[in-house]
Amino acid sequence: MPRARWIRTARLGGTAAAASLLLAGCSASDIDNKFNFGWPDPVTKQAERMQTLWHASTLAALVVGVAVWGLIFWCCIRYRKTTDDFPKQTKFNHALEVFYSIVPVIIVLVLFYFTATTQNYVTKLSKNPDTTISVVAFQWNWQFDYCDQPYKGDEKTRDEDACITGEYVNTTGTAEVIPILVVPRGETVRIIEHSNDVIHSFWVPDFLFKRDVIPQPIDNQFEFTATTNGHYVGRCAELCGTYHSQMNFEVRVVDPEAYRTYLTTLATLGASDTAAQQKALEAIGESPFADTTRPFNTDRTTRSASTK
Ligand SMILES: [Cu+2]
Repeated sequence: MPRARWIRTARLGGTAAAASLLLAGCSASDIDNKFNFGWPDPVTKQAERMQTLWHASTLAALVVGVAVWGLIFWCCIRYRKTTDDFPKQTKFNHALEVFYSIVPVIIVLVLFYFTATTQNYVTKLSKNPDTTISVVAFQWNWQFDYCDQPYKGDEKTRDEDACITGEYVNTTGTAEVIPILVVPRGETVRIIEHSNDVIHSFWVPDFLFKRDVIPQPIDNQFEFTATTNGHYVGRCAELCGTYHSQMNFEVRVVDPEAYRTYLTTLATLGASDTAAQQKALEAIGESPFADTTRPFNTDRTTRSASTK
């Protein structure tokens, strides 16, 4: 190929690559962002395992992709038409056929193994979690019941005496106040889900995890161990009706001591309203209102033409 044509082709390729990045909404900082390939930084032990699987799978896919693209382009260039002679016809390369049959099977088996072991780790329930929180989803908000005692999966058999505060404490979100789920860092937290109406889904993007909240008699359960203090948005991820998109909450990962102070303060206040939630948060030096999401105006008659 003449030099001028090479330069033209290289320029075209560069422009196409830049355009792809721009059109995909990628910035230099995105690419630089620890090569997460679109995922947020994980903040639980379980999420870290899932991220490792994601990285390894994506890298494996890229290696295979580059090899396939390389072979395609190499063939296009190496075997392009240069004469009018009919090209040499080949068939039956048994070694190659065995190779490209066995290698994909090995790749699938390896991916399957690591996917299964990671899934087992993420969904594993321990015998004695450090704390248990019941998450109640309803149209269109959340309630969090705190107890340090795992219960047997039945609301009626829950041993309230075993709760750290001596009684059940809970917080419930309202249309005006975002509910906040407070959890201790470094401890195993068991979440037991309940729904009072339709199917919802508990989703915290920074946990890289979501789990459907299904009406009785199914109480889905899962566990996580948070690794990083912080505020993380939570959402309902299952279309559940008119205000589904506004069914948000916030997770606060705090020190274990602060978590226990939070529960004790809630119990002392003897109330489960949003004012008690705010006072208990202030008691542990946390801001009283959510800052990762905000309440929405549910009064549709007040909407202006511009917001419809
Ligand atoms: Cu929903």
